[in-house]
Amino acid sequence: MELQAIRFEVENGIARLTLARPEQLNAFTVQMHTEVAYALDRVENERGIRVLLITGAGRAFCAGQDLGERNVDAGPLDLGSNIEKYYNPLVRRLVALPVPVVCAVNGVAAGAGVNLALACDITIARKSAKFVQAFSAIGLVPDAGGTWTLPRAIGQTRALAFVLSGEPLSAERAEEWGMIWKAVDDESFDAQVDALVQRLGAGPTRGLVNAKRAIRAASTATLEEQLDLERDLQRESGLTDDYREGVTAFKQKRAPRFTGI
Ligand code: LHQ
Repeated sequence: MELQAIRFEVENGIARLTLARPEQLNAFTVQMHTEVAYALDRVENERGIRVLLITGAGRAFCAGQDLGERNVDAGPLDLGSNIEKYYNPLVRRLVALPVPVVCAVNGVAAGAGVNLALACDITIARKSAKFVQAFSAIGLVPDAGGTWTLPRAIGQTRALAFVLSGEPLSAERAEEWGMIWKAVDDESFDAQVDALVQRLGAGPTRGLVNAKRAIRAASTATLEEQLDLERDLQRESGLTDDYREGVTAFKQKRAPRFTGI
């Protein structure tokens, strides 16, 4: 597929997906959704891919839905069908992806762009980046899973005020509130993101993915269900080559060489 709205590169087990419509602050069009879906197909199907990095080109991460695509003068629009077709599958696929997903928020994230970042496993932002739940400014509700992730991450009080006020949230405050993992200095951002994806890309992929599955399951599970799930996932993880390699390397006092198998 010839890519126009994103860039997608795979190297040494690391897949890098860059939203690439910088003039529109990487806002989502149908074309971008189609290309992202193609990239996710590859991540799901290429066995050598062991981590996915999502970031944005230029000064922004993602401004959410491209409002230029919405002709509000042409009669009523069914936004629900757009969400059903594009945003909901995107979020479902990201959380279920069989590799860890890192989101590098390189600049402003707005609307669905914020909630896309929150659907990733590890979200790291430049200190100069900010988050805007822009929906309230145009009469909409947060989508792309935002109403589910936000209260869980930052609590109902902050989620309500963040969404209803539309006030921008700094990356540092987002870290303080537990909405993202880390806000890092702009100068060291690229190096820190790179170190993280290199580490995850060389990690015990199946164990990491099982850990992600367990943690993601916890918010809707009972302790009993979670204990059962941990047992099952540990059983599966214990059968991987990487578990054997991890224990062997520990005993031999050397760095492990994981293969993701
Ligand atoms: C854009 C956009 C944009 C097009 C900036 N589209 N061009 C899902 C499904 C169905 C329907 C509806 O919604 C959804 C989910 C959603 O995501 S709804 C929310 C959509 N997003 C927004 O409402 C955010 C709109 N943008 C902004 O509030 C600001 O641009 C932010 C806060 C992101 C950045 O502000 P600034 O840094 O001051 O930049 P700017 O406003 O000057 O924008 C720069 C350019 O980017 C500008 O174009 P221009 O040709 O004038 O340079 C904007 O028009 C364009 N742009 N967001 N979403």
